[in-house]
Amino acid sequence: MTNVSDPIAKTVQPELEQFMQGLIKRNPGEMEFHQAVREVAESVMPFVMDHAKYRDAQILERMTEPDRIVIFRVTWEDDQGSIRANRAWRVQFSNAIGAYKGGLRFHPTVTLSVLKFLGFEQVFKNSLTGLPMGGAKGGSNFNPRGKSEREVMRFCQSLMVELHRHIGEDTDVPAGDIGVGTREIGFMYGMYKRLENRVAGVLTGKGLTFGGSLVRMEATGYGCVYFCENMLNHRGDSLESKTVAISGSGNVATYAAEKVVQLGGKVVTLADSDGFIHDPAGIDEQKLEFVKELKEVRRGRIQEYTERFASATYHEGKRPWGVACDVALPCATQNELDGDDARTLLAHGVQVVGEGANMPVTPEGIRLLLDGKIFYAPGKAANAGGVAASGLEQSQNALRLSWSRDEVDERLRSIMREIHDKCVEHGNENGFINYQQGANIAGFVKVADAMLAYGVV
Ligand code: NDP
Ligand code: 2IT
Repeated sequence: MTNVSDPIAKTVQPELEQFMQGLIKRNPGEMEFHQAVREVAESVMPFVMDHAKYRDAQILERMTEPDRIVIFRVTWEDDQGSIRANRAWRVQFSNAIGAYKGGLRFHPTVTLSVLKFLGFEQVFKNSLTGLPMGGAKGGSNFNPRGKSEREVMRFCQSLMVELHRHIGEDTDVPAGDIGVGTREIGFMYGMYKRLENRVAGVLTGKGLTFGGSLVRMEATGYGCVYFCENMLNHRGDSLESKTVAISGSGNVATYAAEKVVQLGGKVVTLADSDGFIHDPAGIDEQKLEFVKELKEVRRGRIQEYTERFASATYHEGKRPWGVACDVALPCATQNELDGDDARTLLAHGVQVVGEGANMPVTPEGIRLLLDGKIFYAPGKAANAGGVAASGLEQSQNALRLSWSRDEVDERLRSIMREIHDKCVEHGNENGFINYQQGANIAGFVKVADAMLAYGVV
């Protein structure tokens, strides 16, 4: 296998730069999208150059152009009676291997560039799951922070008044992401049913009483930890007794922490966008229950943890990567772990970095981790458990039945193991497993072959 620092890869460098220049010209100012495409193109370009069928079909150019993008206004009324207008998008990136599938994000930092990067990565991630799912992403620049439940409900309802025209169980199936959890999916699904007068699996992450799947809520965090455990098992090690630093305190972070604790590891940090808490005594299951209640029910700040547990300290405005750990799990947002953070982690002897979030490690950070020859698991492999469980929710909805917790969890485990094994197969560089390379190639081949089969469309 090759990467850009290999001699073979040097011969494709001009092709890569020419491709990137074209992409940047066609998508000006979309920095996150450029970053996500470059990350894949660096892995895949040598492979494309080696295979005339992909090169001649302009497969990379076609894969980086979304099928379509819907942009719309969401008007709603706040609790003071003021009229608010937000912008929302649905980026339907590729349905080459299945109906569009991917989350909705509500956050003030949401832009078209962010959603295009997420939609692009989703195509490869969904391919890796082995399930028949295409890739999409959507969301809005709506800021849920400080909004009342009624305001969130009115926003979700108004968004669905437009979105319902563009989704369907065989067309496009949205789910949650940052700022969108079971509560928001409930509000959106309620409005969908009212508008369409039909009950169908058009959204995943639904509540358990109306079509949701057991383990969907836990699946991204659990899956990420299963993936890290698989990597460690591959060299005869495990998470038992490992010290783990986690960023974020939302859906992915809390369930990653829960699974680490179940597997015998010690979680020492959690965070939110204001700062992080460090608890050297370890965040055990009882402390995690407090965090879940704090974040999911009361929607408070992580700083409150230190008022309850005296063993912890709060670090305002800082990220947790300065804390010595064996395993780091960035589970908050994109570009939250940069080159300096990677150097600090490596200096402290980090062995595993598993991306629970999408694109949390910057390009420089990735290069340093790979040069350091540690286990680096890219998000499109490590956090694929969430969308995989969404795919299982779709299957249960189509069958009109519900599988048990053990059944879904067992399927999730086996999907994560299969993704791990595909990365090993495609990312073996003389004994060192480059999981980034493995994930990109394995995800690419399935989508590319489907596109070739369809001819010029
Ligand atoms: P949540 O909204 O549940 O939690 C997000 C967490 O990250 C919160 O603690 C939030 O802090 C923090 N955060 C958000 N934005 C920033 C920021 N700009 N800087 C610092 N911290 C931030 O989202 P999820 O847990 O669902 O998503 C987390 C990540 O995982 C995202 O990258 C998402 O794309 C990815 N992901 C999610 C999946 C899912 O199934 N939900 C599946 C696969 C990946 P605060 O409360 O202060 O906003
Ligand atoms: O980034 C992701 O994979 C998600 N937010 C989950 C998408 C899904 O459809 O479950």
